[in-house]
Amino acid sequence: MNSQSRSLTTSFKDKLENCLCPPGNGVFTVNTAKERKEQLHQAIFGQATDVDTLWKNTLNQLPEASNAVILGIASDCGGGILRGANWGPLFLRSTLIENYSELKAFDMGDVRVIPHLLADKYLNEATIANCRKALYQDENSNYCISPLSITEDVLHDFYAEFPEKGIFGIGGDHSISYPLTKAYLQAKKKQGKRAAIIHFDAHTDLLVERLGIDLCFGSWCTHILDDLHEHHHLIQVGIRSSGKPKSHWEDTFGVKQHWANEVKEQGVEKTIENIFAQLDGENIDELYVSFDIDAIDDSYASATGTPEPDGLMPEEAMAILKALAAKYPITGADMMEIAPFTDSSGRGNEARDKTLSVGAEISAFLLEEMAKN
Ligand SMILES: [Mn+2]
Repeated sequence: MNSQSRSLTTSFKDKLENCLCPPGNGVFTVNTAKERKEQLHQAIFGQATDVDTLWKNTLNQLPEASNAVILGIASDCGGGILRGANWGPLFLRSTLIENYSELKAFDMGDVRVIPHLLADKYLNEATIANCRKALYQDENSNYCISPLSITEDVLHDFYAEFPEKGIFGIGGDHSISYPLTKAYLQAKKKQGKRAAIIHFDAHTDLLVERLGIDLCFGSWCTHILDDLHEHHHLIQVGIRSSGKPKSHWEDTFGVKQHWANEVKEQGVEKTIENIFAQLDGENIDELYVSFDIDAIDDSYASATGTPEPDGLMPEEAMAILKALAAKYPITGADMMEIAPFTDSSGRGNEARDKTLSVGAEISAFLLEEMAKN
């Protein structure tokens, strides 16, 4: 590597400074959760003042930093049953820092989120100009303004600049995995690599659209299929809440599924064997893991928009991840749908903390694996 490539290009640095903000600040507030934000900033920067400047300075370390790079996307505009996953990035980071202080990951910050927007393609010109004025003080700016669009645009540049690095996205609702995986898959194709996606979820997320909207938490998977080398390189684990049987999804979309009841009936070892059988002979170089926390049984993961019973136990999910990581490099991942204020179990803070600690355990493992690359 020559010395030139060790600093960020000016245009990329400008984009990061404009389109992102310090870790934990993705939910735009004046006073709400101020203490929580300050706590996180204290832990990351050693102080809670001048955070904007400190964060911008840390961005200069990105080229030399860990290959596991955290990006928070505090948007739940693509959700729609019970919202609140916009608080995932702030809360999950705090739990990660508390429980896994030795973690070697670089935190790039949060996407700046206008909570009423999803993707720029849904907007008219006047709205785009007005929001550009609000975010960038320039209505003629070229930067995107909606969370999904900003994420895709920033990551496109990120992978062009740092093909060896991987993004760990913290959501947010699951629509965010659309730009995360899209940018990732397109980058891998350019690098001549074949990547598969292992998607943990109670739901298939394979709608074509929902109420006329094609990019949302229930439909993001459908729209990344063509960026895979083969549709069966999307392997879904933990499915149990579906209006249609497994055969419908596999036959219609060409994906592979391992429903939660199959994992229970056959055991984790057999499930792992079956997943390996699906990956063998496909010349897969790398894996991306997209994790919807509702893949986990609601006794452990109730602080989420659509908690579901009869799901994977945390140790079952961990066993599958460990087996995969032992055989394939994990070069991209995300943790989605943790909604700290949205616990419907009636167990309050205890349930929230349990969800966060399971989410942090899985996230820490994935980040550690990504840092090895
Ligand atoms: Mn999902």
